[in-house]
Amino acid sequence: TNGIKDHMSLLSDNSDAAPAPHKQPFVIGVAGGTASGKTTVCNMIISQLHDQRVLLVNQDSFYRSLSDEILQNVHEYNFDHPDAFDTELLLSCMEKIRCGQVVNIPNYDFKTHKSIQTARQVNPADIIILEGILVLHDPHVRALMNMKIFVDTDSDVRLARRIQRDTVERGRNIQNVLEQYAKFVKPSFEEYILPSKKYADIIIPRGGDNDVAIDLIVQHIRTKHDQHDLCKIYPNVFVIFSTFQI
Ligand code: UZR
Ligand code: MG
Repeated sequence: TNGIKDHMSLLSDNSDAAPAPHKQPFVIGVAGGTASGKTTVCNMIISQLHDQRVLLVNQDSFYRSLSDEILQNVHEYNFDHPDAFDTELLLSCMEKIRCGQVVNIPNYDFKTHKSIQTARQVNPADIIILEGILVLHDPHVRALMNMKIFVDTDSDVRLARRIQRDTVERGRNIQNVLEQYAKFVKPSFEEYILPSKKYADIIIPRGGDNDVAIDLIVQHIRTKHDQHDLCKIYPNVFVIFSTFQI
């Protein structure tokens, strides 16, 4: 009997695909320039995956809080630079989420440019979408992703949308929006965001207007996620089968 027990434990312990205590989520990164339609693309993916637990994490939540000194000259601050984000914190949150832990995600206030005390507590999910202008920039962040998407929308369309959004929704004046665009948004797009396109598995032209691309992406997520599950169920079935033989 000992021999059989050893054999059994070997079967269950030795398998790479042994069932983990939690199900590893499928992680999708969605990058692209400002106002490219990233949020729209994410919302379309989420609404088509209504039967799954999907968690949307925004890179914006990880903007560093600005000190009062920097706030005095906030127009000199580059919010489109990779250093504007606390990537260490983003990484540690994402690692925990991947392990199925309950995590506190910071809340960033665009008006005060500070992290708000009340963080958002998120529960484990089957699919995690990480969205933001620079989510494909950092190699460690990229390494967490099972699928990388770049939303590719013409710059004039993006600028028009950005003006609309910042003046109507964020109460800014058009002069400031254009100055900031020329000084920081456009140069950083060219230096950091656009070069990260080469890491994408999928490039979506025209953002949220591209229904076909969204359909294909959702189909792929379903296929991959189901395969993921089968791999984990299989070793169980195998162990049960050998128990029967005993
Ligand atoms: P999306 N941003 C602000 O306007 N204020 C902040 O406090 C923090 C960020 C802007 C940022 C960037 N740039 O272009 C944009 N500026 O948010 C990214 N200036 O957000 O991907 O939704 O466009
Ligand atoms: Mg957005």
